[in-house]
Amino acid sequence: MAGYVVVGTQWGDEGKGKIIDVLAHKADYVVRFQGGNNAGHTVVVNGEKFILHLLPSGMLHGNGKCIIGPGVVVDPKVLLKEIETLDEKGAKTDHLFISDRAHIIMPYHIKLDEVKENARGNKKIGTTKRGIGPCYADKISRCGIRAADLLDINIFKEKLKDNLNEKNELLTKIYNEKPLNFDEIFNEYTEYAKKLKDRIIDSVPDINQALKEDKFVLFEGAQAMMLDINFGTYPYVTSSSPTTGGVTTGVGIAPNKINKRIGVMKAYTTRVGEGPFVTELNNETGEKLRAIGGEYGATTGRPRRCGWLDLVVGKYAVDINGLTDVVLTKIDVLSGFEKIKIAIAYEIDGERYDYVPASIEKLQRAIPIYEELDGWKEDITSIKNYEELPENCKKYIKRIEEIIGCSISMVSVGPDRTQNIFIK
Ligand code: 2SA
Ligand code: GDP
Ligand code: MG
Repeated sequence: MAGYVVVGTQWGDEGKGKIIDVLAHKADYVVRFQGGNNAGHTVVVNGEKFILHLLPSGMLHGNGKCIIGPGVVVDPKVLLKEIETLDEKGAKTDHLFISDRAHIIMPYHIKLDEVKENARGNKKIGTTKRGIGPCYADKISRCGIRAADLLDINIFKEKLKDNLNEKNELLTKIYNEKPLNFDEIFNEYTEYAKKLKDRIIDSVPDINQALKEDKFVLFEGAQAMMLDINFGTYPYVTSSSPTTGGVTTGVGIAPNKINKRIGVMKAYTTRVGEGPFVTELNNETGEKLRAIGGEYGATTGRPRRCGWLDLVVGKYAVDINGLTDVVLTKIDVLSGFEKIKIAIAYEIDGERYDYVPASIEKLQRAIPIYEELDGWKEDITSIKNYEELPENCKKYIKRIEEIIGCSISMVSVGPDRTQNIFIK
């Protein structure tokens, strides 16, 4: 079995939560390796919808251990609320643990995320305002507060003092905001520490030992490749590495331990937040995709921008992540579209591009070069066998495989755990 990773291949919201839930019933471990509660991962079980932000999407199976890994940024308030919600529903939560190396999101991170976004005006990134960027910035600046620090009140006090002095300077002098109060934050976070202390562990030896014993460890990506800090549409990205490379640094395991690298690809494209989006449809077709696909942010409720499938991005995702498999989701949403388009290349300033350029200014000028396929009308949401899919739907799947050079091993035809077609 060993290590499997599930990552997003586009701009997020491909349905990773659902796919992780499907795979998690056999998992010994489900581990988040980056991001924080900016994520919104939806799992539908027997018609009941759960949106998980920090909790790994394997939580609802209650079998394996669920770990919030070293590369994640943790807002303890949100985490405790999520645990409480599952407790109230009678779901198991004692299999959840947090790495002592994970960084803690503090109130000043959330405030700074908000004021920095507001100050950017029309250059805003469109963040989720959950404090993700400022928390990762502190981590890289080597002044962050980690989960381990919450376990020692004196260390926590000192680190909070140093940080708050600096952040209050910034908030008051640069952004004309009120300073944040030390005692309030200190008291609030010491309460969180009491509630979380038994869940804070050193996950590194635990996960490495599990991999040596050939246990099934599932690594859960949040956001997606085009939001990667290195390979996405910088600066319109998140502040972590949601690609398979992020697993090694975000968990503390070696690359040879990741045997299967599964990319989740939505049958069309969405993006929430600002930044270039070559196949975006600012028309009725885009609105139709949003309405049928229910494309609204699972964390913020923001309407997602919609467009056709972009396989320049698809090919890039296969390369960057070394994908062994692709899971194609939400293909049911395309039923009833007479024609379906796939972008196979871009034209930028009269030149053909088969790869995503680094320059977002170039990407903003890119015109998609499309291939057009015939659609299908049938409702496919209860189909379980590949052979039963309409011919044009199968042609669409095959054409995607040909263009990206990676096999599609599963097709998702609805939000429920059971709405899947496995392809041999
Ligand atoms: P941040 O908050 O600093 O990570 O924002 C930076 C960019 O990353 C995008 N981002 C996301 N994109 C898609 N889905 C995400 N999760 C939620 C969802 C989003 C929501 O599941 O729908 O509810 O709005 C997510 N998280 C971060 C973000 O839009 C910025 O473009
Ligand atoms: P994630 O962030 O990648 O986990 O995706 P989100 O949960 O943010 O968004 C995916 C949305 O599509 C959720 O509302 C899911 O319940 C839903 N979904 C997932 N797979 C399918 C599918 O195959 N078909 C349809 N119609 N909806 C799906
Ligand atoms: Mg999401």
